[in-house]
Amino acid sequence: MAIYVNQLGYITDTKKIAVSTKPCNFQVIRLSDQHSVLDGTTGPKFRDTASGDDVYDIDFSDLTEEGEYYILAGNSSKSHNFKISNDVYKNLMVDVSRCLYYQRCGIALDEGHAGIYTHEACHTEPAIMLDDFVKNNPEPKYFDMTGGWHDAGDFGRYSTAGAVALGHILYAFDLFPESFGYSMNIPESGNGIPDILNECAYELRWLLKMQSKDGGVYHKLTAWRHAEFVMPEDDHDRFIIYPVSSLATADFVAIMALASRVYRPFMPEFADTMLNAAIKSSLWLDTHSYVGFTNPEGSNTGEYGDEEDVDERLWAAAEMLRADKANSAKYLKILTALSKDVVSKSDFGWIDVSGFATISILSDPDHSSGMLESSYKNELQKNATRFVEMSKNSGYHLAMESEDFVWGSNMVVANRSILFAMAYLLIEGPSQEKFKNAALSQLHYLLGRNALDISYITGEGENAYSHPHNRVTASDNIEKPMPGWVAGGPFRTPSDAAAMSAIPKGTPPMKCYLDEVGSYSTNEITIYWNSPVIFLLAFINSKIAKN
Ligand code: 9MR
Ligand code: ZN
Repeated sequence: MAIYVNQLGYITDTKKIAVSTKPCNFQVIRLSDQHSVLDGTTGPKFRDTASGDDVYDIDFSDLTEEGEYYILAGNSSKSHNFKISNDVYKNLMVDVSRCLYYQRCGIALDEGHAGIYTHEACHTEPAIMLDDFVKNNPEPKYFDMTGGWHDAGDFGRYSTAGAVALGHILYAFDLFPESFGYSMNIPESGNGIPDILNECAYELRWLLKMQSKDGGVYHKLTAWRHAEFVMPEDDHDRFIIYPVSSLATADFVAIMALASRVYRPFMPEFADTMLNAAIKSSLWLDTHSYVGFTNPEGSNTGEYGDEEDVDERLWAAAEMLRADKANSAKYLKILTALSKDVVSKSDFGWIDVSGFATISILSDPDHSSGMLESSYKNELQKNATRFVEMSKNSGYHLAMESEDFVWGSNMVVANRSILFAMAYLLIEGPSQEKFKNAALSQLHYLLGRNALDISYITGEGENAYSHPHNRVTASDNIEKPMPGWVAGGPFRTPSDAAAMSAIPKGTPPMKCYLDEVGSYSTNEITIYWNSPVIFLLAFINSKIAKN
């Protein structure tokens, strides 16, 4: 039998549940003196569809004394050690944030900041336009496109992915600034600006370079093919500027408008630059309809294709309404029209960003969207309630169905927790407690309370995964990956050779995961899988962990 816990632990004054694969009597043992501090019996049998497991709750919520513990069941089975403390996720927040620093492109990572994970400056050569590349123009124009964060285990930099990662983080900062007092030990630390904003400024400055002269925003900056598994400074493939898309342009408008508001008290000139950039690209949107993106034949770097831009435009309009007050009537008109379109208004991924519009509208102190607000609030309540119901059908208290185990399923988990956090903040009444518990439950899953007993965050918990698909980790000759990386996670139809050969057909979705470097479809890392976890932790550390 096995007992699955959040391997980091639980906040003192919250619901604490471990999951057992067998019915049993259990004891919670205090590590310091090996005394049993609480005992009990598992709850009723529960059939969990996504994992195919029969599972039983171990509820030890009554234990509220800070300390280190493990659970002992039936006299022999032990869980991993875990903590009960209000600070239990404080260091996790620093680690998860610092991973963004390790993704910085174009500068050297020095020992003072990167510790053992140093490397030389990478990708400092100028880039060329796609057209010049494919036509093999002997005298191409060169552009300085250096900077930004490597997207993931590859070295590409993609506008929509970057905007979404920034979205999770900047909304978190806007809503829970008190959670960001920590130092990240990055080159800018100590300059009087919260480190998370210092770090995000590195990405924002690069994103500004992706704006073309007429305001359209280039979809991505990558080589023609993914690099070999080498350190970034050893990759000298030419970087190519791919064409403009309306997807990238609308996301750019939204994130620049949001950032201009968030950075204004700290970096007013930078805020002006971003607002002007947002206005320019917003005018481009007015005169262009949908422009998608597909990879040219032969190029295999990330695509981030998306067949509609309604949600991106919705997010842009919501943020411009708050940022460019002089033209609010125009944005309100766009926002009202787009709000009628069928978009979820509850997702925060790179395909569907419409949930960001919901956050923007519902957290606006000026209530600029007027009458629209109540419909967005109803929608939030409806969706958050639906996901709470979904989690009741899961033995792991997870707001996921079998179909939700897509490539990067851990982002789906984290994004649903954002919805729960927003519902907790905005929907008063008896359901508040449910939203709070549901948000926490998603974190418990990510940190080990799952059918594989794995913590999906490197270095966090006794059985954390440790072989991420990441070119740096695979080629730096350092045994352990840097702590704080969130894995993509189980994918019901894995599509890489490593996972396809290791995972038998018919394996339940929650178990379709492989902790190997080769498994890019289950075990890669990305900036936008860490960023929603930053949001979740900011929420928990601000609203749930009492200090
Ligand atoms: O996260 C993306 C996932 O949702 C898609 O299913 C997958 C295939 O298109 O691509 C993922 O994004 C990858 C990107 O294209 C390139 N950098 C690494 C990303 C994570 O795997
Ligand atoms: Zn680089």
